[in-house]
Amino acid sequence: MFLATKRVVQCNALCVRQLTRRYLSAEAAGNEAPRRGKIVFSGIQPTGVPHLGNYLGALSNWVKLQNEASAEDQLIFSIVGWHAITLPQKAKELSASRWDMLATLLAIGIDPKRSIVFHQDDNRCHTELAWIFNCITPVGKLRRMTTWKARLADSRNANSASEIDESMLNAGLLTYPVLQAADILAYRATHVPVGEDQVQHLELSRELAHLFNRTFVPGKKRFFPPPIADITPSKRVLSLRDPTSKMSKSSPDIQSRILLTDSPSQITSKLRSAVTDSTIGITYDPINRPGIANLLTILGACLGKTPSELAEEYANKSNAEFKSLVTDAVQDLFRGPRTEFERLRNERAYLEEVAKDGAERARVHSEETLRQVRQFVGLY
Ligand code: AQP
Repeated sequence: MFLATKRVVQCNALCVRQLTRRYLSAEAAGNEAPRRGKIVFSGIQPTGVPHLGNYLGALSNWVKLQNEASAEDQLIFSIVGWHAITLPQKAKELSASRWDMLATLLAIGIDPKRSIVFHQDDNRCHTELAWIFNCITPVGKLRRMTTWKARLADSRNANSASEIDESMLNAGLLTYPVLQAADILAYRATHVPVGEDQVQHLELSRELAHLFNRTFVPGKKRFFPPPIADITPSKRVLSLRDPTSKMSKSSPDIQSRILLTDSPSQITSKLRSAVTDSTIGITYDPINRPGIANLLTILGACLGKTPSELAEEYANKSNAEFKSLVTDAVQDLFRGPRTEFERLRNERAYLEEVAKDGAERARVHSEETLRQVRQFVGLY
């Protein structure tokens, strides 16, 4: 299986190189080559096993976009290690997470023959473009990012006096949205499937695309297209323990999230203890009943129905009966990916081949972007 895959992967890399060169040389000649397909880019941090929020809010959409893509669409998915190190990581754990994340992406259905899948840190174009963008990004804009404000709020709540000072927070936490813009624009991506928490960062990417075009591109041509955020209906899956905040990898309470690798009994226990309320019956009311609304969103995403439809269908169920329906649906959803993940994580040679080929194919696109960017800026 490994050798057969390797041959297909190599053939694919060659085809991508030929097609990309043809497309890019038209642009280099000054013709704005007609962009026929979408360029889809997205990333995920290797900071642990993805949870149900990552899956329903982003990853399942990656697979959907891949499976519905036309022949002209390009799909590029990255494991963004440089983002992960904005917070302290243990080297061995980060390294293991990088490979586990790749196994996870393949296990949920990302096909390396159809999509480019690679480690961000295998392609230095991202950091080079990020530096150029850093030099045109107003610091005030970064300080207004809600993610930065949340870090500041966290540090104010910290006990240690040294952490209260903003100057003690690392610069990467302030500037990573610029790196994110570079991740996307290095491929001149047009569509970015993400959860709702990323909308503000996407807006920055759009602004930087416009700013770069206005500042550096002769005739102010649209060299960088402003990328569009592609948000799923389950754009914000909430914590099972605190349905006023999002489900998150970094929450200290492991009962608050369902992991893609959780066993059926772990899924049962987490959903059984999910915080709801004492109202009788099932209704969809995100303001007054956020816990039940969250479970309706989850079940809706599993079954392809809207939360309101399901609320009508299960109006007379008790909370316990309803939780048991959600449990069955989530167990079914993760059964296949979990088995495939367990198989793939032991196929290290195959994973390395996929990552190497993915990085090579990614570089074909981004190196051409950077070649032109250097010319626009005067770095040649
Ligand atoms: N709760 C969520 N609901 C919907 N979408 C979500 N995403 C994350 N949490 C939810 C989406 O998952 C994609 C990858 O996220 P990431 O790994 O880059 O990390 P993150 O956005 O910082 O969220 P995490 O996984 O919960 O980590 P922490 O704890 O660090 O915040 C993104 O498209 C994101 O929108």
